[in-house]
Amino acid sequence: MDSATKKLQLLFPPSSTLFLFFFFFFFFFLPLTTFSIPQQYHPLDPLTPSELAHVRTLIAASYPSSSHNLTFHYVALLEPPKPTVLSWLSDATASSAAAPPRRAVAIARIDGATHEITVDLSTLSILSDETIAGGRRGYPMLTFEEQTAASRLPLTYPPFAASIKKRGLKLSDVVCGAWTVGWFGGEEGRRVFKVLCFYVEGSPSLYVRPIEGITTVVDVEEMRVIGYRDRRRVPVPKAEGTEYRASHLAPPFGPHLGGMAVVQPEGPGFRIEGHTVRWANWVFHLGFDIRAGPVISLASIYDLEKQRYRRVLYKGYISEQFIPYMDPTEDWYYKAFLDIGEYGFGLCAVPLEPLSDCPANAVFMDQYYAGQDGKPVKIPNAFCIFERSAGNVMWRHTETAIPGEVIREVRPEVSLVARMVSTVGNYDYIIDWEFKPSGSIIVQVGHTGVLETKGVPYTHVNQIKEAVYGTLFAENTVGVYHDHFWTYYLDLDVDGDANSFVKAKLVRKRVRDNDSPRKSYWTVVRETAKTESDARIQVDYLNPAELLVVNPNKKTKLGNYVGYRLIPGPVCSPLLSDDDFPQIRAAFTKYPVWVTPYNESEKWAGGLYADQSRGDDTLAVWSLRNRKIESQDIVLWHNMAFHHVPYQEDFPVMPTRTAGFELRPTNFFESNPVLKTRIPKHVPWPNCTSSP
Ligand SMILES: *[C@@H]1O[C@H](CO)[C@@H](O)[C@H](O)[C@H]1NC(C)=O
Ligand SMILES: *[C@@H]1O[C@H](CO)[C@@H](O)[C@H](O)[C@H]1NC(C)=O
Ligand SMILES: [Cu+2]
Repeated sequence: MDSATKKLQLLFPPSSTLFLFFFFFFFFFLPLTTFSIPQQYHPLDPLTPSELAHVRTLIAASYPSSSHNLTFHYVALLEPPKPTVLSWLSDATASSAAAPPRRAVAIARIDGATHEITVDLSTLSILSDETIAGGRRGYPMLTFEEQTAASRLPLTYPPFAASIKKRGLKLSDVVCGAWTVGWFGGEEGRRVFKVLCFYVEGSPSLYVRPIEGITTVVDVEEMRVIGYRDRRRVPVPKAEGTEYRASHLAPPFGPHLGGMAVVQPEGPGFRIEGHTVRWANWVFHLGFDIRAGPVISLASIYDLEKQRYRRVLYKGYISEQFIPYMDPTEDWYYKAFLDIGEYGFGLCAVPLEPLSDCPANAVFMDQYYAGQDGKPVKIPNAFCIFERSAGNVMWRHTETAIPGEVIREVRPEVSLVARMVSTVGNYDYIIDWEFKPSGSIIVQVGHTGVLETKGVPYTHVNQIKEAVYGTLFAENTVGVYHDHFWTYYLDLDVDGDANSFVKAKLVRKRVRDNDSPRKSYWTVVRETAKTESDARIQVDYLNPAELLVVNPNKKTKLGNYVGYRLIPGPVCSPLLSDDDFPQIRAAFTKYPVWVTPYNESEKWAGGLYADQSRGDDTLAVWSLRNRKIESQDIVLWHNMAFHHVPYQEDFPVMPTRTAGFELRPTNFFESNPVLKTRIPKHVPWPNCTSSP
C-alpha cells in the first residue's frame, strides 16, 4: 500500500462506502499529476519509482528527443536543508509534522553539455537548469548503457577484427569493457573511454584472459572509435584454472563446511518502516544513492539513563573509492579509478543472494535508480538487514579472587547489520554498517571478486627479466599492484550539531623527581582543532592519538565532554608522488583523517564530476580554505585504505579481505550502556543446557 492510500484510509475508514466512492474517484478520474495529497514520507527517503518517472517526464518535455540528445547520469533526492530535516524530526516525534517539499536533482548530458537540473516534485516544475561549462570540471558518472555501447564498438571496427585474427583468436569469443581514462594534464574537453577486450572462451570471468596491447579510444558523445593502437602481441592467458562455478569445477572438493543458521523463535528484533530501521536501542534511516550506495542518516541511540534518544550520526556513506594501478606503461598508465564518482557503488549494486550473501534471518529491500533514459530501474534485494549473533561476547567477567562463590556474568553479543554488495566490474565490495547496542558503529568493506590482470609471456617467475608491475599469480597472468582508498563521509552530530574535533595525543613523559624508580610514562594531551589544517591527521603508531569528536557544550555528570571517537581502519599513505596526475585528482587520500565544516555542497571527496576530473573540486582543495571547525557542525572524513599486492591465492577469485573502522562512544554515556542488557532468552537446542 503506498503512503497516499494509507492517508486516504485514515480520512475514510475502509468500511465506509463513501471511502470506496472517493477511492475510485481519485484513482480513475483524476490524472495522477494533480494528485497532491500530502504524503507520509521521511524527508530523506530516496526518490520513489514514480518520483523518478516525474523527473524524467519533466526534463524530457523540455528537451524532446526529436531534437535533443538527452541522457540521465545521476538522479537523486535534493535533500532539504539540514535544519529543516532536524526540525521536521523533532516535530515528527510530536507527530504533527508536515514533511518539507520533495525536490530532486538530475545531472544530465544534453546535446554534449552537462546540465544540473533541480525539480520540485510537489508542483512538478523545473526549479533551475544550469549548464556546466565544457570539460573543465570533469564529467558525470557513466551510464551502463553507454558503457555497453562503447564496449561493442571494437567488434565492428575492421582494424580490430584484423588484430584479433592476427592473434589467432575468434572474434565471436571477444568481449570488451569500457574504462575511464583519467586526466594527464591535457586541455582537451572530450568525453572518452578506453575500451579493452578479453577472450571469454572457456572462462566465466571477463577479466582473466586479457588481450593485451590493443587500446581502442571511443568518443562517448559521438559513440565512435577515435583512436586505435595495436602495440604488441602477448599470449592470452589460458582458460584453465579460471573457473569458479561449483557446477563446473572438478573434484576433489573441500573443505567441508556444515550448514548453520541463527534461530530466532521470536522473529526479527527490528522494525523497518519505509526506510527507517529501529532495533534494540538504535534508530536510523537507510537511504540509497546511485552514486554512494547505502546512506545512513539520523542514527540515534536510546540512552537508558536519560530515557531519550540521543543523536550520533547525521549522515554516513562512502564518498569515493580511489584505485590507482601501479603500471605506468601505455596499456595501463591511465588506470587510476574514482569508482564512486565514475562508476557508482549504487549503480553497480547487485541483488543479494538469500542464504549466502545474507543469513537466513535477513530481511531484504529493493532500491531504484534512474537509467540512462531516466526511467526507474529496480535493483531487487539491494539491501539486506539482519541481526548478527556471531558467537561473540558483548562483555563478561569471572570474579575468582573474592573468597566464597565464583561470580560470573556474560552477555552474548548481538548486533544489527545493513549490507549492500557493489560489483564494480571485476571487484565485489561488501559494504556493511553494523550497529552495536554498546553504541559502537562498525563500518566495513569486504573486498573480493576477480583481480584486474595483465597478460604476460611468462609462465614462471624465473623467466621475468623486465618490470611487470605485479605478481605472476597464474601462468601468463600478472595481478597488477594497486591501492584501495575508501573515503567515508561521517557527519557526526554528537548530541547536537556543534561539535569539535579533539586530538588526544599520547605523549611520553620523563619522570623528573627521584622518588619514583620509573623513568618514563605516557599521558594524554588534548588538542582541540581550531581550523581545518589542525585536523589533517596522519595515523602514526609512533605518535599515537585518540581521535575524538566531542560536543563542547555537553558534559557528563563527572565533567567529561560527551563524544564519539574514530578508531581508524587500516590506513595508507599514498605512494604516488604529489605531482603525479592520478594523485593530483585524488589528493584527498593524502591524510587518513580530515575535518571540514558542514557544507551541503561538499559531498563528494573526489569532486562532483569525477570522470576526467583535474582535482580542482576535491576535499583537499576545500580544506585549503582552512575554515574554523571548533564548536561547529563538522564532518569527519576517513580514508580507510590498503595497498594490494596480489598473491596466488587471489586467483581466480579472491577470498574476501575485510577492512573496517569503529565509531565508539567516548564519555558519551555515564557508564557501560549495556550493563543492564537483558540476558537473551535461552533458545532450546538439542543436547544442550544453559548451565554447565
Ligand atoms: C545527437 O547525437 C548524434 C550522434 O552523436 C549527433 O549526430 C547529433 O547531431 C546529435 N544531435 C544534437 C541535437 O545534438
Ligand atoms: C560550500 O562549499 C562550496 C564548495 O566548496 C563553496 O563554493 C561554498 O562557498 C561553500 N559555502 C559556504 C557557505 O561556505
Ligand atoms: Cu585490490
